[in-house]
Amino acid sequence: TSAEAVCVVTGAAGFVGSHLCERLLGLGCRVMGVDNFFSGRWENLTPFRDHPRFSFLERSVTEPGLLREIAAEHGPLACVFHLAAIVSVPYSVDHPEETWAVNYQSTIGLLQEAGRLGCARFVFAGSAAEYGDDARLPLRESYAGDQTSWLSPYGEAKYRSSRAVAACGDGPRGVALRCFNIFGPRQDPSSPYSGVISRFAEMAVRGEALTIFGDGHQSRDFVYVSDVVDAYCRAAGLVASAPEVPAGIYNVGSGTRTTILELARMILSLTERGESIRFYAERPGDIRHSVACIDAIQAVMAWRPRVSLEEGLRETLRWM
Ligand code: UD2
Repeated sequence: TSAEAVCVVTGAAGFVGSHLCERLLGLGCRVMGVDNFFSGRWENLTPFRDHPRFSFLERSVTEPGLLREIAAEHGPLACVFHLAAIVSVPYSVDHPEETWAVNYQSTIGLLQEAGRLGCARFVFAGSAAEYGDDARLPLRESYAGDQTSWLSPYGEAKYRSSRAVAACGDGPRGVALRCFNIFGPRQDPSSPYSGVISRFAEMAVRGEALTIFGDGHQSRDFVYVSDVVDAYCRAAGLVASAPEVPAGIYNVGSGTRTTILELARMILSLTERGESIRFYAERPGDIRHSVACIDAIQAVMAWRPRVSLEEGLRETLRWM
C-alpha cells in the first residue's frame, strides 16, 4: 500500500523530520510534509522539495481538520508520523500553555482524526525528557511517570502524549519512540540550547574554543539521526524484513554513555585541533547522566544502532 497511501510527516522541515521524509521517499512512499516553520527551516526541505511524490502544507498541528484535509485531497493515509513540537525545553518553561497545546493537545487531536480516517499507524516523537532526572540507569521504558513533579512542561507533554499514543484502543496502532540525544547533519547549532554536538562541531570548524557547561563529566546517550529514522520506519511497518511492531513505547538510543568532556576531545581530535576547551558554570536544570536501555526496541523491532559516534561525528563535521 505504500505506493498509493500517503505518509504524513509533521515537523517535516525540522532536523529529524526532513531526514525522515527523505528516507520515506527513498522507500517509494508518497509523503505529505507539514510544518509551520516555528523552528523548522525551508533549507531542510531543499534536497527533496521537488520530488514527484512529495507534497507540503505550511500549517500548525494545532489547527483542527488537518488530516481530513490531506485525506480529502490525497486519499487514504498509511501512517502519521507526528514530530512537530516546541523543541526547546527552556522555551517550554516560559510558555507552558503554548507547549501543552502544541506538544500534547495536537497529539490527541491528530490521533482522533487519524482514527476517524481509518489510518492504521501512528508514530510519535517521544523524548528522553519523559524520564525527568531519574538516577536509575540505564533508563527503562517503565520508569517514566513515577515522579510527581516534572522537570519541564516539555517533558510532561511528551510523556502524556507517548502514553496516549501507545494506548490507542481502536484507533491507529500507536508507537512512541523515546529518543535520546539525536545528532547529525541539519541540526541547528545557532542557539545556546542547540544540541551539544551541533554546537561543538560549529565551534571546532570555526576554530573557536569548545564551551563546556559544568565539569564535563556529565554524560549523555548520543544516537545518530539515520538510526533514528530507521526506527521510525520499522515502527511504521515499512521495513519489509522487520517484524510487526505492537503498540507501545520504545527507547531509541545508542545504549552507551559518553561524557561531554570525551565528546569535546573526540571532536577536537577529528578536526585536528589542540585541547581548546573553556569551562563555564553548569547549566541550571541540567541532568547529570542519561543512558537508554534499548532491549525493548532490539527485541521488538530488530533495531540496533549502526552508526558509531565517531562515524556520525565525521558526517556531521563534513556537513558543517
Ligand atoms: C536533551 C534535549 C532536550 C531534552 C533533554 C531531556 C537536545 C538538543 N536536547 O537535552 O530537548 O529532551 O535532553 O533530558 O537533544 N553542553 C555543554 N556545552 C554546550 C552545550 C551543551 O557543555 O555548548 C552540555 C549541557 O550542559 C548538557 C550536555 O552538554 O550537560 C547535553 O546538552 P544538550 O543541550 O545537547 O542536550 P540535553 O541532554 O541537555
